[in-house]
Amino acid sequence: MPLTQSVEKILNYIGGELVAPQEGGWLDNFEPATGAVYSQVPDSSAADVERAVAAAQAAFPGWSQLSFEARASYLFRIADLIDRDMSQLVEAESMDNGKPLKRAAEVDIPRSSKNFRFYAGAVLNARTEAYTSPQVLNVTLRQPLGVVTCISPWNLPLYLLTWKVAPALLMGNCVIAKPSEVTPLTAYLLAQLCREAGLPAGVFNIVHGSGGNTGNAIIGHPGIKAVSFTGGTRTGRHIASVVAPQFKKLSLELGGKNPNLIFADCDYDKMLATTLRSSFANQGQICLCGSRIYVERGIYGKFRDDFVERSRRLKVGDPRLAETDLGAVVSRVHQEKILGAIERAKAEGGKVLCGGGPAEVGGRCSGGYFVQPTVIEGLSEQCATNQEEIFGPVVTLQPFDREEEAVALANATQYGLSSSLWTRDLSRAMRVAERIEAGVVWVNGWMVRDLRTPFGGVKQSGVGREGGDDALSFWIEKKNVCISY
Ligand code: TXE
Repeated sequence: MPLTQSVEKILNYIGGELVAPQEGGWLDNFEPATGAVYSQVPDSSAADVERAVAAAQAAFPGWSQLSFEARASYLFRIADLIDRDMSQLVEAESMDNGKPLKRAAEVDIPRSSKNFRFYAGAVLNARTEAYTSPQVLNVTLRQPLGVVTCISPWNLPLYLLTWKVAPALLMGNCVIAKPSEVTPLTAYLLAQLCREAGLPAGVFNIVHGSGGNTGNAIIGHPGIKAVSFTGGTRTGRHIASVVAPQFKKLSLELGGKNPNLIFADCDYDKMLATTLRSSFANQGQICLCGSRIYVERGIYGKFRDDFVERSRRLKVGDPRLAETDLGAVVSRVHQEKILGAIERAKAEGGKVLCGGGPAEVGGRCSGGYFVQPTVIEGLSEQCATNQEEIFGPVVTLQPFDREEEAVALANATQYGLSSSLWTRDLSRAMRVAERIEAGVVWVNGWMVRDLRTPFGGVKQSGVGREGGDDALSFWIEKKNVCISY
């Protein structure tokens, strides 16, 4: 039976059980491709959060005293179960988020099991530091924090949830996760896989609900020792204002307005194909998408014509269809935000070269939330369109003449998450990469990911780093023990 018919009420996962919200708050859960309500999700209250924290606190002693090998064995098992149920999870993610099935199959769900395997493998080789001097031994203990929370967004639901939860669990913590209320389904399916894997009750809890209700109850709870958040900058600022005075550890992966710098000496065909992906993948709903495209003037006209022609050929359609390149954006509210940003760009003097409005997709998707891939030129770098995150299939083009100018344009926003840079001149690549204000710089590529690398942003794109040792170190406290003998 298609998933749309089989899930009516999504449940919380607390103390190893799948449970309804205690005070009966429910939110409608929409299918973006059709605009129809297909299930309901808990809008959990402080009482639900309290119950989850108590379950996690009860589980913490046993879980934190297990060996890395024992904890890793649970996560390897969960990864195997994700792979076993791949097609169901792919269908669920596509239905819940609106992304094409093929993208969920190629990226989201495989990366979710990889997240568990990568970190499980990493901790098996985890090291600590020790220093010796005459009659003195210094050794660093890496101790778990206790009960922690992982708060994740709707753009890559299972991918970003597991990216946070895996290292937190492996380092011995017990987790209260709050997925986005807009895309709760794969988290609900993951809860069922954790039960099947025999994960001890209370080690991992999922409390669904809105940010203002459930989210605030979580971040304000004194029993929560650390917060890892991915989402919008505005929400991140609020969370920081609540969490910092409680002296909890905090990791913030926020928004981006990423530049894509294209020099005339680049590998043109590879750049063009990759720039289409970095502009419109996941309907432009990836914090790493390159939404500001700056092109050296000598190839600007050719690039603009080729890029617009290729953008026009992208198929916006039913996420279930193999030929679909762009599915639905995640919600009606978000669709209206994106369309409003396009109208604002026109008012700011932008020239729409292709797209520029909603996409009409007939049949079962006639009520869905679709936006045409949109390319705009003729704007200044200080206008709102080039300063504010749109988080949809909308990019702007602008020529530049000199390297200095390209770097200044790249750095001309309050964000600093990632950047792409296209040139065959590696001296220039390193000069520019050193000066771009970002946490990640891709040279001659995009979304080339090695999970061992530090991942995160600067300025209003966040605080802290995820990935590799950075993630493992975030989820522990280091204690130096100095032994004189
Ligand atoms: O994010 P929110 P949304 C950007 C993008 C998007 C904007 C808002 O520009 O338009 O953020 O998107 C939870 N206490 N990105 O609405 O509000 C919320 O329930 C605790 C970039 O999704 O930040 C959800 O689980 N939690 C981003 C999560 O925070 C709270 C990806 C994200 O919600 C909360 C997605 C609160 N007070 C959007 N308020 C990226 N960097 O990839 C909300 N939440």
